Amino acid sequence: MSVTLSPLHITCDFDSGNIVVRDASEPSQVRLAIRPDTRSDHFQWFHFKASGLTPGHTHRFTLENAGQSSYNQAWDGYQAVASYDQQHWFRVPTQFDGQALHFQLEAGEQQAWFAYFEPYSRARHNQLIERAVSLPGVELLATGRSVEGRDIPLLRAGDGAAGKRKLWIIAQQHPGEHMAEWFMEGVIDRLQANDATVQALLKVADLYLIPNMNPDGAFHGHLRTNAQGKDLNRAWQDASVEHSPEVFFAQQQMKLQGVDLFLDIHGDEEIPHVFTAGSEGTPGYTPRIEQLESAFRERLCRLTADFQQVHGYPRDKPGQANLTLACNSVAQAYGCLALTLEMPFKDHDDAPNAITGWSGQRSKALASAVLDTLAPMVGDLR
Ligand code: GEM
Ligand code: ZN
Repeated sequence: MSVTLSPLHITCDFDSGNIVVRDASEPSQVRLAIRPDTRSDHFQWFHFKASGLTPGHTHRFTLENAGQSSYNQAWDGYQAVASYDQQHWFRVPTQFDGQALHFQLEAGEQQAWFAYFEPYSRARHNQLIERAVSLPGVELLATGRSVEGRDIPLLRAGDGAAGKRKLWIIAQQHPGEHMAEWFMEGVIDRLQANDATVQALLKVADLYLIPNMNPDGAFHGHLRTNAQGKDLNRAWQDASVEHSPEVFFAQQQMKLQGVDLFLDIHGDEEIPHVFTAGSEGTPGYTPRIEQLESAFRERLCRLTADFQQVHGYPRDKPGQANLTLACNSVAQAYGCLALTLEMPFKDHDDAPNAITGWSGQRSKALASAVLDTLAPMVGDLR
């Protein structure tokens, strides 16, 4: 029996949408491509909606330029995510043939969303900020402005009293790394829970939080850059109001407030594990910082199966750090513990989840474990 399938309609005309339709005339086999970041060659993030799906039928989607993407080694072992309601996201069967990425969905509904990772929307960001500032002890300390004029809220949890440790967490400098803002939602949820650990932490420390460093890039469905085509995690030596106002703002506020700990939250395309990278290549790296770094890692490892210390980036040689990176730049400027925290786009293979892979929920749970890790260390951070 042959069925005539209705034509598919593919759209990405929404927050963090990114896709180019090459040929959608054959509903069983849709040919697509990923659009590069504005003023940049980077691309990897994709996010689109397909409507006109035939329930029970398997629709196949091909990203024909995946082989030329920024991290084209990252597609092996990768599975795309899909959702029928933009709430529940699940992995779909995916193959990379060296050139193109193919994934398929046996449709359960007439429309579905597909993405590189569970998206964190700007609408959810706005609700998150609103909820955060309604919590006792949390305030909107300052608001930066992106290249295109989007708000960049800086929240402070705690009263800013003299002598307190200043713990900074910033996220999503790389706009395609949506797990980073999921992580920040986990921080805020935990502040809202206001349990004994949070209370003890906030007695001696204030948290300075920038949940989204790159709202323009996120909105436009970029992988790595802001609206000027600038990779913000390469802008920490020469930040300017014109090209990287997002970093300029963060640096200005750090100078005003001081920094005793810096966490920069990211996602890694290739490595299927959660891990941290430190500032060991900076001239100011000391045995004290090294000790704090191991203490952080070991504690976090003990607290959750969603962290490990075996896999990660090769360590920088002494003096070889790239100081344009946030982690290195802040470590050097403030002599503090500074870490880049990386979560996978794929899964944390030490504790895999076949249905979701790494997810927004797991990013949030990790954030909670990070706060539990920091609480007993805070006294040592200055
Ligand atoms: C990174 S972060 C790189 C940190 N590396 C070291 N060695 N300290 C980047 O900015 O490229 C990865 C990412 O984007 O998540
Ligand atoms: Zn990143």
